[in-house]
Amino acid sequence: MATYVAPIPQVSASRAQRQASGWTSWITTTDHKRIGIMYMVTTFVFFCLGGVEALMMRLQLGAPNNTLVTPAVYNQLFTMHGTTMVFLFVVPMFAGLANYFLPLMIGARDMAFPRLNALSFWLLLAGGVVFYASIFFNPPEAGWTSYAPLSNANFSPSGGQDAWIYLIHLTGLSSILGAINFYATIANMRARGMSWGRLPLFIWAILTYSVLIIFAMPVIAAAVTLLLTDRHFGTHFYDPANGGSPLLWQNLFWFFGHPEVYIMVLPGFGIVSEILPVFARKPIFGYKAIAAATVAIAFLGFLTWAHHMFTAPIPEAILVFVMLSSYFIAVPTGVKILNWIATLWRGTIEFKTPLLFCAGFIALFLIGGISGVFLATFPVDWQLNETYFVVAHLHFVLMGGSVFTIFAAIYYWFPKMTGRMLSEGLGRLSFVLMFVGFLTTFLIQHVIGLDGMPRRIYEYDNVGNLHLYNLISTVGSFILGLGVLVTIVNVARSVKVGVVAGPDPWKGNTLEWFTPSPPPQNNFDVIPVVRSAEPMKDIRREVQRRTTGADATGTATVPSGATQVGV
Ligand code: HEM
Ligand SMILES: [Cu+2]
Repeated sequence: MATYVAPIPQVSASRAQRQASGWTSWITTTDHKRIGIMYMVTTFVFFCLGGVEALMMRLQLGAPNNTLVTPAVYNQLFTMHGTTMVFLFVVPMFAGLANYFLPLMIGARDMAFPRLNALSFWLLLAGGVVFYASIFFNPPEAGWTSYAPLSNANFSPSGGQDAWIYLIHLTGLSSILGAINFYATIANMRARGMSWGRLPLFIWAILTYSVLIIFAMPVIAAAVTLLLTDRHFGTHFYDPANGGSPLLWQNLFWFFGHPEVYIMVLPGFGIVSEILPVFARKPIFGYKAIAAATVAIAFLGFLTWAHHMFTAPIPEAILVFVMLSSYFIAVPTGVKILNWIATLWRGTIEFKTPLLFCAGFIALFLIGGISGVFLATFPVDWQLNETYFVVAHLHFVLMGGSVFTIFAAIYYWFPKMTGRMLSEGLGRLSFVLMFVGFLTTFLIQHVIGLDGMPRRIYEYDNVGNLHLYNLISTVGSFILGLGVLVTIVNVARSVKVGVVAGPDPWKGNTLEWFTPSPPPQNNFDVIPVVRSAEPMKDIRREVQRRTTGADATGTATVPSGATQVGV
């Protein structure tokens, strides 16, 4: 039993420094860590572009009958913004995090298919470049959902709509190849002793994310291919005048689109399930329930797509089924929220920035989930569909569910990736600005929606309190933007001058903390044998036992000179 502990590798730090440098070594790399970093940097740039588009829209909406942008430009802004956030930020950002941390957390030296992995990144970048090239001719205007007939050749003659289609093809292929790679890596390359029941919950989430991508992405790829042939080769798949059906697009889009929501939030759930136990200094409450709930959410997610189509001509019996199955998803989601709260309950809580972002996430996602139950009730949706209530809901879910967990991950894992800590002070400031800014921007939009303001509209008359409410929302969005900026400053600063982190600054539970920060090219000189779902706790306990001769609680630091300790 005492033989499983491996020495903390000493040589690796110097080997890390010997890694090839220079830009050619980056573009030719197949190292999952470098690919992960390229993913994260690229997607963060897209996040900033999407954010600028959002702020331009909020500026336009800050005053009634404003003329800052034209109606066409407003259409382009929300189309670019929604598309960018979904396809070029959230989904690939999780792929980037998984790229960097999946092999480390399961004790592997790289992904199963390193070259395919590099290809996934370059396809993503190509998709983003093709899409953004459209700003030089005419960006798409049909929204991120590209509904028929808005997206057909009559309404959207510009090449921008085609750029949107190519973006879906390229990023979709990137995601599918990435997902196959994640799946193969998890299935085959786990450290000795890491049974399915000891898989870190982030890895369970990435496994589920991958399966969702493999089932959902090909459907949207097919749907946009039909759109392409409709636009250019005279087919009529979505054209009712010639026997086609706009409903076909809606069904295909949302068969992908609803699972896509889980593709965008489940990895975040996984991140939270990793971070909470570390900062509450307690094991996760209900490991099996969380893993099972992850899989259940993914499965149920394929039954509910028509809740995005409640106003379409669909038989009421089906609407009832969709409504009930949508409610049902609240059960596994509630299980997770209860488990997270139970994990924090009576923990020795350290209020560090990663935990703050996780707590913010729980609060925001809960609100988004509750407004989701409202919208899943189809008579309510008939009233609220296409109003700002939906805009509020989707941002609580996506921004609360994805962005806050991504920021938690940045603060938690930055020390591992760079060897330096982010500033806590700036981290807290960033969190407070983002949280307050978020609530100021989006809480009021529920009211704006109930007052009847439609979404995707570039202007409004000053009736009731619409001006005031919209102004509040606009001010909030700039506070939020400022919060993001503070994190950018924090990252830029800490890369150079941050406090040196050491291998395991948080006393983490999972194997990425076993190796130096940043990890050497081969990740581990020796891969430890895993004995529980919290291998680092076992290793610390073992080190302590050998150093002091006493069995401790597992909270000791693994000295980086563990080799000399004779472990
Ligand atoms: C900086 C924070 C953000 C602000 C201020 C913001 C603002 C907006 C605005 C003003 C709209 C257009 C509403 C309309 O006219 O109907 C919009 C739409 C949208 N946003 Fe955001 N947003 C933010 C972040 C995000 C994030 C992080 C995501 C996704 C992860 C996201 C996803 C979307 C989607 C999918 C739409 C719908 C686009 C469409 O109607 O086609 N947004 N957002
Ligand atoms: Cu949905």
